[in-house]
Amino acid sequence: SHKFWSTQPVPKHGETIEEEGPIEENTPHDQIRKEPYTLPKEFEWSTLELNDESELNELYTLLTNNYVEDDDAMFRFDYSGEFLKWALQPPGYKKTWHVGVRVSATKRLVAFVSGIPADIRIYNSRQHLVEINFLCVHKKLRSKRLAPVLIKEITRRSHLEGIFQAVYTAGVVLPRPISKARYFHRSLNPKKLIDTKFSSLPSNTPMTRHVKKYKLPSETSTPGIRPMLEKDVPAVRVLLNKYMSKFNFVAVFKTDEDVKHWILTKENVIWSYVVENPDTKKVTDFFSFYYLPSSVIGNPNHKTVNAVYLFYYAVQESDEKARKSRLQFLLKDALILAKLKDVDVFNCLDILENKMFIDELKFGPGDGYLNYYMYNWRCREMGSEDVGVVML
Ligand code: YNC
Ligand code: MG
Repeated sequence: SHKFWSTQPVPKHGETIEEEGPIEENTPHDQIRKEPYTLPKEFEWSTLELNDESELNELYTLLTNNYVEDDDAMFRFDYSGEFLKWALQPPGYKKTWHVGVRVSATKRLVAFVSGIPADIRIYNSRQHLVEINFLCVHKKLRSKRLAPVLIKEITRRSHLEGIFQAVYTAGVVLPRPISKARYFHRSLNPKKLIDTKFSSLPSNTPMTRHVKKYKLPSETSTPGIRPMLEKDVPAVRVLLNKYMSKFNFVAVFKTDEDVKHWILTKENVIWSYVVENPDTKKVTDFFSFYYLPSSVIGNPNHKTVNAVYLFYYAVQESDEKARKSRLQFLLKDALILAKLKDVDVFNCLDILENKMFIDELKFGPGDGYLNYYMYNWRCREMGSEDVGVVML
């Protein structure tokens, strides 16, 4: 099977990996195809200008109606326009990597794929590459082999910029995952989550007991915790890169500009907090979470589930046992802060050191998994606890 993926530079299922490195050599610049790939005749390529409010809104509408759903088609991600600008316009972004497909006759946007520049470390190899996300084909145009054309086109546009490796995540299993992570969910508004069938009431449990189980204090408890400010950027960058050295597959934050873009609070997109030691005034920890609601499909009472997802964090504590208890305190405060913003559910994957607090803070496993991939890079698989890349 895999008519498309079997032609691509990715390891095959079952292949044993001896040596780490690229699968195919870089194409010399003069041998890279100059023309865009051919689309079926009723469609045309259209690079999106996300600074244009109306084009941003076209992308928002395409994704809001056609992007990722859960297996039972009850919820669909509802990334806001502001979120999409944040996700797609980091420092050094390339407009040519915001690839749209329109119906030629009507100019209606019907498909999209994006790339952004990123720096990662996989095992001991540091790479500047492209992160692929938001691949979407309109529901009416599914199973027509448009996705492979989009993937080949974003690959061509990456090659033109001298980039020959990519990182991406997907719920589906393709050749061939580096790692597989599981989603965990912590109820903040248990009643609404049950009303929307996001979760179900455990058998023999009255609603009152269920609600009580997830009740949280109304104030945070970590001394010195406060919203992250611009002045914290250099300290957070050092703290984060240092913490990331524990893992085998991580994002590298090269400049303060990267941290400023990716970590500083943008209301209703991402929130970040630091802990400043009250005596030394040094920042010892930070955490962040991003806001990604899901539309509830066909529910008369509820339109959206307000969800946040744990993003990057770091703790200075080097002793493992002390770090575990520190993380439990910090993430409990994260839950409280999210609850104060009227968030219904706090989500995370079992990557980073998240297993240190998942059970204790009453996160429960979900149905969803997330597979991590690299394009044109062969390497050993790893457990989710070795992964430190959080994708949006
Ligand atoms: C997927 N998610 O296996 P084979 S994640 C990659 N990622 O190929 P058709 C996918 N490939 O098996 P449809 C994929 N889903 O025959 C399917 N495929 O070799 C493969 N969903 O194409 C599939 N967004 O056009 C098969 O399928 C081939 O019409 C079939 O379109 C697929 O953003 C899709 O889940 C996903 O909008 C666009 O179902 C559509 O079904 C859809 O007939 C809802 O395609 C939204 C959704 C995906 C979210 C994501 C990461 C994408 C990574 C793409 C790969 C990047 C490679 C690196 C490129 C740069 C390289 C450099 C340098
Ligand atoms: Mg298709």
